[in-house]
Amino acid sequence: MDWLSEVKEQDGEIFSLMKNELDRQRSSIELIPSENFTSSAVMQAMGSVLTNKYSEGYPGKRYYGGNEFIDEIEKLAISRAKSLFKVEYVNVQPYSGSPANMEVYLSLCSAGDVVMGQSLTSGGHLTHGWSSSATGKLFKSIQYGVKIDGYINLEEVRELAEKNKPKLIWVGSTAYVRKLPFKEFAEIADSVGAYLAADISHISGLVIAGVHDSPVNYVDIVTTTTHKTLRGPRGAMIMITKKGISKDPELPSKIDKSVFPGMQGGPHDHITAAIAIALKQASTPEFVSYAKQVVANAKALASSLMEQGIKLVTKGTDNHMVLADLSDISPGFGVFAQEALDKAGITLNKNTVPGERSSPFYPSGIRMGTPAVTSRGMKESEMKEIAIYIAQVLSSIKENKLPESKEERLAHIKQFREHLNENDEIKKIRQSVNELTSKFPLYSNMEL
Ligand code: DSN
Repeated sequence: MDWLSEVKEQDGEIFSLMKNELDRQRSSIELIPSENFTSSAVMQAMGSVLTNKYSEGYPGKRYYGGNEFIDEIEKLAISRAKSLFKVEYVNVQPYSGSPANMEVYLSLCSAGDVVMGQSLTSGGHLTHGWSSSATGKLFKSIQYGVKIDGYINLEEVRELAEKNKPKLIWVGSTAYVRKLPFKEFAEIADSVGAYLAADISHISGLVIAGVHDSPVNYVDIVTTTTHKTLRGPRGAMIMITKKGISKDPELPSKIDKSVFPGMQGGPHDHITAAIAIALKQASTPEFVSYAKQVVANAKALASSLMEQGIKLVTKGTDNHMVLADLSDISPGFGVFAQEALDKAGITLNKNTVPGERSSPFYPSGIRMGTPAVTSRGMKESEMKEIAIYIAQVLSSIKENKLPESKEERLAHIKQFREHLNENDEIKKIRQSVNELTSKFPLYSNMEL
């Protein structure tokens, strides 16, 4: 059967938008570090009859009948996660990373408790207590940051923890390019009696493959999404370590209760099956090679960008991600960079940088990652080529400056977008991007 044949027959509008999205993914260089190309097996599970079932509760303790096969699927996902991550307990039901993190708070904290996390503008996540997230509104959130050199400011973490005595500390980031110092965080958390949770959403695939240290010996709780370096479906897991269980033997039941019925209703059984499949794939030597290549590619991208004169936060990377600081071109330049690179077929996102001279809405940096391009089979030589394209695009728009006033900014960006359509350099690079991506077929099994 042709891929999407039923969608095509029944809903031409959605079909053509989905086809356009497939074409976009095929013909662009995907550098958003939280994205990946999952396998067709994972997608088959997601588009299956499992989406029809209700199964509130847990294996052997469901509210509805007919769950004998769903129970086995969920048990398989749990046992695979336990053995891959070497943890004592796993809940595979969180709908995604943000609910998973909220479920951790609800298990450990009451409204108004003090919590600590890395600030969004220093590379942390919204759900680690940022002011606009429910986690920053419900709890008294203390935020730590990075030093001007881009590394986590452990001195600040220690001082803030001693002064504020948080109940829960988060270690984990969405825009941090160096190894996360789990051991140092554990010393701080232990010294103030805080729970320590690692959010390894970005790096869980690297952790499994042994190319990033595991937090499991140091923290009480680990959360991860399943669709980033792990390359599974959009979903998440909450795990408890031996340390967490010995601190509080009730933690597993607290987490279970806060996932369901605390935060969620019926689990997404089609996603649970897809998570189980992704975990099986992640247990293979091929996946280990993939994760090693992700890091090798990120290092190659980093050094090639620096050769092109692009300044990088921390001057390199230890993981799958690279953060370029474009403040020297002009503060807020990340906005122009993202738009222009998108036009050239290179997808990434604007990002704040340490000591940001502009604002989170108009940041000065760009964040790039290699999980998706590595899934396509690209290696170091392609990273070099991509770095050259990025530098050429940036050079072709370097005269643009963000106006001071907000009204002028919107008008300027609109005008900038229009000018991009006439930028011959970008047109030329878009051609080269098309040629490069055509050498790395994506989802060639999907006929339309
Ligand atoms: N949106 C994810 C990222 O891009 O890092 C985090 O939730």
